Amino acid sequence: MKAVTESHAVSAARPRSPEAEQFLADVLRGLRRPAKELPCKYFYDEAGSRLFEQICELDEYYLTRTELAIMREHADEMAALLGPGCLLVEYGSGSGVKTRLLLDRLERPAAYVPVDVSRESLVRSARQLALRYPGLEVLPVCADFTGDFELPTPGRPAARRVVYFPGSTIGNFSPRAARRLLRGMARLVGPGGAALVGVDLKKDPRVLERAYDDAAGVTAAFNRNVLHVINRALGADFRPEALRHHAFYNASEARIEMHLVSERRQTVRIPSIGLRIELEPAETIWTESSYKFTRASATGMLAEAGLRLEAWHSDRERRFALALAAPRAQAAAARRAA
Ligand code: SAH
Ligand code: AVI
Repeated sequence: MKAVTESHAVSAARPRSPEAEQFLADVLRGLRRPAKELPCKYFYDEAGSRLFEQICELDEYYLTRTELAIMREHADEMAALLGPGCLLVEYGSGSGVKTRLLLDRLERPAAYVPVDVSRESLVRSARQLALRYPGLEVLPVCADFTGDFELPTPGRPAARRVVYFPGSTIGNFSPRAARRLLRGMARLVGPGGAALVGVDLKKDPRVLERAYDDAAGVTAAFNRNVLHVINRALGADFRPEALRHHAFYNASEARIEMHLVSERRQTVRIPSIGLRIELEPAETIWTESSYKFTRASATGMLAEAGLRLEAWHSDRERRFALALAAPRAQAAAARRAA
């Protein structure tokens, strides 16, 4: 089966931005693979970010309310461990709802730097936070946190850098990519810095599968949204309703997988680049992984990235956890000093 064909070279349209080039390259790479896939960061255009916010309100999606409850219970302790004057850098900040629980308790933070690829939700939440905390310098960065990005310099010098990475967004990365991302985070915070990372924990697969396949179909709409994003950005003619949302727990890999399954044989065209994509009946496009952890697996992942676990906060039912970690050399020095 020839899944992807190109009839001619790229047309002489107006030049694309570097982001649009990257998007095109990622989409082509994913759809050319024998097992088709798409990077999950492309879920989050404005509509996708709003759908994610709706997911967070669903009964089935226990992750957000559990993490919020852990924050409500332990944010005082976390803020005390992070200390005064820190520069808080949030990866994948989204709506910034959880951030407020931390900002309410942090002592005189030097500045808050939300980093997100979703420009609309970044601007919206940065504005809301700036209004809520008039004394706080808010310096939003619209960037892919897996790549290099310039960290803005706050007006006030920071006592230490802290990366806040809630939501179990780390679970959306393969173990290798997660290690690379955490290593980058360890470098960014440097000696004296810290990372506060949310991780969703392994549990009954039925609970996990319900969380990613809700009765109202919001997660299905979120999943299909990536096809709307591709249609709009590349002029493709995906018919999102002709692909079915499928989410299941892959126990051997400890991850939820989300796929879009072709309901029938269909051809998708991207005329601007002369591309045809053939989809067989029941052929899937893998759109997202969401890895689930144990305390041991999360600690191991952090250790492999040079981060040592300093504190672990979970809920009573052990559904979700927040890991506070510090670059290892620093953790060793703190132990020697103690
Ligand atoms: N932290 C929030 C939102 C989680 S949703 C919460 O816990 O509820 C994941 C967020 O990460 C989205 O806002 C999405 O736009 C952003 N995101 C995903 N991949 C990204 C990447 N590679 N670089 C920057 N932001 C990314
Ligand atoms: C952002 N991320 C941690 C969510 C998750 O649970 O993996 C994205 C999501 N996908 C489906 N529902 C929510």
